[in-house]
Amino acid sequence: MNKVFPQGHHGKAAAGTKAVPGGAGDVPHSLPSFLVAHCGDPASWIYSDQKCDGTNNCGDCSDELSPVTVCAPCGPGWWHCSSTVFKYCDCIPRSLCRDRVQHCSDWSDEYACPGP
Ligand SMILES: [Ca+2]
Repeated sequence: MNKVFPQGHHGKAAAGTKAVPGGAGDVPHSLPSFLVAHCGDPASWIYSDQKCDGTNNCGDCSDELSPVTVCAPCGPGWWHCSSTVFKYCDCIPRSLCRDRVQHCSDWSDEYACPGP
């Protein structure tokens, strides 16, 4: 089950994601189309359940952010900010709040977020 590794603007591999390097644009035709979602880069794809799961699967956050993907606001376990962490996009887990490490570009995870 090889997946195209999304080539995001960051230009580096995101370790620990489910994506692995593969050929460009080879969405597996063996999969039903409803199981597959495209990233902002049409050459990259993810599984549909990776959309709006808070994790940057596409590499450019197009699976989490408009205009490519429309997601509901961050859920109760998440804090909304512009994340500085490659793994996350618009929401970070509240468990990262108040841990003395910056995860939001505006530091709101350390100063505004009430905590986990
Ligand atoms: Ca995702």
